[in-house]
Amino acid sequence: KVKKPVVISTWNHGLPANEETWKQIKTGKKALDALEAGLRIPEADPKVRSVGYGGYPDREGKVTLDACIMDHNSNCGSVSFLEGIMHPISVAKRVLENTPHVMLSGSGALQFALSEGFKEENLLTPEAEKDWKKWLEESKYKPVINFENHDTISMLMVDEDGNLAGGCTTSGAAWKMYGRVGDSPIIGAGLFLDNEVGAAAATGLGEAVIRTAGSAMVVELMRQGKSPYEACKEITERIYEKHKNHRDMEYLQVGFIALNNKGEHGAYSLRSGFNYAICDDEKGNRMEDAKFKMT
Ligand code: SD4
Repeated sequence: KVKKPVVISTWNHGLPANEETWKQIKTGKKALDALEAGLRIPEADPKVRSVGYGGYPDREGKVTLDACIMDHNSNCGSVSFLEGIMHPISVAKRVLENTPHVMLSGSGALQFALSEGFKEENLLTPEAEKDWKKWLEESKYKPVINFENHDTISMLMVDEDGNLAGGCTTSGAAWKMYGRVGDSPIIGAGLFLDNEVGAAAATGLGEAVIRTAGSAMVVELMRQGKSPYEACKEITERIYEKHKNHRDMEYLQVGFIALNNKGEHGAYSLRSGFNYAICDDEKGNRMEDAKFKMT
């Protein structure tokens, strides 16, 4: 029998995020508050180039952010194409809590964030700006596989009672077109959960995850009796089949993490190099390498 709670997050930056979430759970915070607190850590870290502050901009030099959050009652909140706010996960949570909607985008999301008291600030760090200017010299869009081992952060958790929560936050694909939205703010693509079954989240090339309704499908396979690992593997293989002759294949990487309401978890990625952070009472907070289809 697996001991709950369990928190899992994508990539190396999942470790400090898990640590914060764990601390909050242990001091009695509600699941969604704990999850938000954990995801705010990489968002505020300028060294993490794929999330929040310090994230790489689009090809016009603008840092645009995507995030979403979902609770055990299937309430969700999401922001996409948001500029100038360091903590999109917190804005997504306010969408869940304080609006009749699921998703706010662009200038509307910014207007809402400001009305909720968030501060507008410049998220483009000098380091990210320097790399963008360098990219401009050739201006070739070719996403880097396992980008510096951190990409999107997606976090899933199950509390002691077996209730699930999940969230994602990212600055999206570096050098994307202005206005591009990835999978991470889309419920069913970058994140999905059904409290009767489990939760799943994605990382990697968002376009491929959207085309295949990735996270929703992983949850559906768990409903049919697959383990989290088996479900992640089957959907990753489906994505491969759909993309093996696609122009995206050359730089395609996708990875999934999944957690069921019993606390069992798993992960799988198309290419090697994906890992995830797991935190539970039994073994503490640690990294595990995901199995993969190809190198
Ligand atoms: C996205 N899954 O926006 C996210 C993260 C990323 O290359 O940067 N992918 O597609």
